[in-house]
Amino acid sequence: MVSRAQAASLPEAPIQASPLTQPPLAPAEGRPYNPVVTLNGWTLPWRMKNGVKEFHLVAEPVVREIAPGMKANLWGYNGQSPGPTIEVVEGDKVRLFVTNRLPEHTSIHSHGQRLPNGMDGVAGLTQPAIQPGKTFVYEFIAKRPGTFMYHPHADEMTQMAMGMMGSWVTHPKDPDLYRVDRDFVFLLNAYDVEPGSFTPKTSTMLEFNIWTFNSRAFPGIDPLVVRKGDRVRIRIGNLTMTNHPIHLHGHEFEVAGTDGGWVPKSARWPEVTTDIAIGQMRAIEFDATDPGDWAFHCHKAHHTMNAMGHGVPTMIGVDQRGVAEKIRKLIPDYMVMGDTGGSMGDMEMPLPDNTLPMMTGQGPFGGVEMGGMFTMVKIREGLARNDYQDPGWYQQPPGTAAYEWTGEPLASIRAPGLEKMVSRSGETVLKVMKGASHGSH
Ligand SMILES: [Cu+2]
Repeated sequence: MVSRAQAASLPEAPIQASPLTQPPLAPAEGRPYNPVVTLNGWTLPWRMKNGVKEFHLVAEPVVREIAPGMKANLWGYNGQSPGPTIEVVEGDKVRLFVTNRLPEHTSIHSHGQRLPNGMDGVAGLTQPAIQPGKTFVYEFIAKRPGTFMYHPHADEMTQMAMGMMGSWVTHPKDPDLYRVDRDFVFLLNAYDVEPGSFTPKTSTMLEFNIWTFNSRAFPGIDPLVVRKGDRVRIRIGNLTMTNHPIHLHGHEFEVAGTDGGWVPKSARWPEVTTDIAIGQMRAIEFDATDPGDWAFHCHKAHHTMNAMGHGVPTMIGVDQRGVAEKIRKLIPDYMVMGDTGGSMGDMEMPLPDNTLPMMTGQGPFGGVEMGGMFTMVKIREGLARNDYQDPGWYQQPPGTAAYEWTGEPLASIRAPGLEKMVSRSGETVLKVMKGASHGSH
């Protein structure tokens, strides 16, 4: 089979220049299905050749915009990292051409799929590695519907740390099985890019500083735009080195799919946060009942920060004014890190070029104080079926928003010594805080 494929001409290997979410790619031929929307990504077009769906991935160095203001030198496929999503239908015969334009060998492992052992893509174990300049062909039948990933199984630590991965969706034969109105997919990934530099450190095991959905950090991540009343699915795969509890606001969802496939309706369980372990995939589903801009993010606070947010000392309760003035004589750019818990999002800090501030998202009411693995599910009434354009900020109906209370404060809130706390002498603050813990309840 392989030799026949090699004798044929190579299919096109389209390139994507934009890091923005591309519209779903409706199947022009083959069996019908409801295409997915890849968050800040795209779907790879294919050609049909004698009843076989042919795709062409090109492994190559790419420049990926992580968010406006920061680009990274990554490795990916067909112009982007992650690579394009591959969509097929259960039972499809698939032929995947993989051309290696990297400076080292690679392979493609189809994570989670049932396939012949020799198509599993583990360099050294199931095939020789694909050397630079060479093209390999993978052929198998997409047996099991579900959510999958692809990534190299060759020099994995380096190649995954450089962004080599992509999503794979096998749609069910019956397009009405578990039908939804909007079906999103993305990967969790992470990079260690020293502030001011462009290329990830590839030996990092724990200290990643750029936490991303599909190689984008907030505010560079597009919102997931949804029409009120829609049944929504979000498929998420984790190819980082840690787990991510992914949390949706305002709606409970059910875990509808795992690595092993679809969860039967009767066995699905409700959650508002689902932990996605390393190497796992989850599909969550919910009814978009309530309009709004609903936060959707990893619940590890350090994963909603960008570079420069890590290793910052805790300065709460420490009066640094005198110290800062002295240091500033030596280091003109020295800044004070919030001694009242302060908003790091608003801090003006001179950043090296090509570096994202720790938390930069701006909402309609001020700084969102998050970066990294954060975006919003934007639910609106009356959107067109295929409209994924950012609708702007949600207009909250009058009388439905939190508001400031302007009556008389309780005496116990004023005392004891709130004034002393803002007197800002280190010693005084310590004394007052001890006192306050006795007297304020
Ligand atoms: Cu996380």
